[in-house]
Amino acid sequence: MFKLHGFAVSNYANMVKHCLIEKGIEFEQLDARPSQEENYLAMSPMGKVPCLETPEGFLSETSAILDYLDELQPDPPMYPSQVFKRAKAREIMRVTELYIEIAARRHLGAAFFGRERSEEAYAEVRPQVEKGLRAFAQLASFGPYVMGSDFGSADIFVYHSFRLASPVLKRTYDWDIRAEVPGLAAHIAVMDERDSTRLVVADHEKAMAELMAQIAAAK
Ligand SMILES: N[C@@H](CCC(=O)N[C@@H](CS)C(=O)NCC(=O)O)C(=O)O
Repeated sequence: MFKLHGFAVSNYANMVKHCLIEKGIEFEQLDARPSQEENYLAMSPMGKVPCLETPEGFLSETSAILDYLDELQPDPPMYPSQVFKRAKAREIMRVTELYIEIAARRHLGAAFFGRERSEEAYAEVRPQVEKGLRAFAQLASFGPYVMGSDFGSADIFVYHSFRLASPVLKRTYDWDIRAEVPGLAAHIAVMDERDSTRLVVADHEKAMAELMAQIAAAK
């Protein structure tokens, strides 16, 4: 039995969970938070969430986990069968991660968790995300899925990346990045309707509400 170490606030943990559900792979969810404790680093060497406990050992880094799950259980496939198209799916996942999600994440603490805003980040992030969105729009097909007519890991990755980046950037700059990419809002609406998405999002919203209540109570 696979064990997913993480928590439902984490958009990366939610990507892995979404993939496990889509593939119909049984798993157990174990609560884990990012940690630099030795015992957690033994499972997830950067101390990040998520990590997946497999019968052969621990795996971290979401895209590596998504690739592993697809190779382990190819049905239903999560990547295009053609090699070049498969690489294009990974390309858009990387662009989304590096130039949209990670850039926006610099404002996460200030946008949601009451931390002070970094003026340096305020000046730097928006132009970075603008470039990321331009690249993303160039690569996406929305037919209705990110890579065309077939659902896959790219859709999962993009969905949960924008679920973090969009509200963070809306709160920070009053900027709706979903409106910047033609076709993206309709794609997200298609994703919202999937049973797997509903399950993951319901847990995410509950966990987020609990966390926000804890933060408010601690003030
Ligand atoms: N590159 C990692 C990123 C995972 C990540 O950033 N997870 C967050 C929680 S959503 C985390 O563990 N943050 C704590 C940290 O960065 O030290 C992956 O693909 O899994």
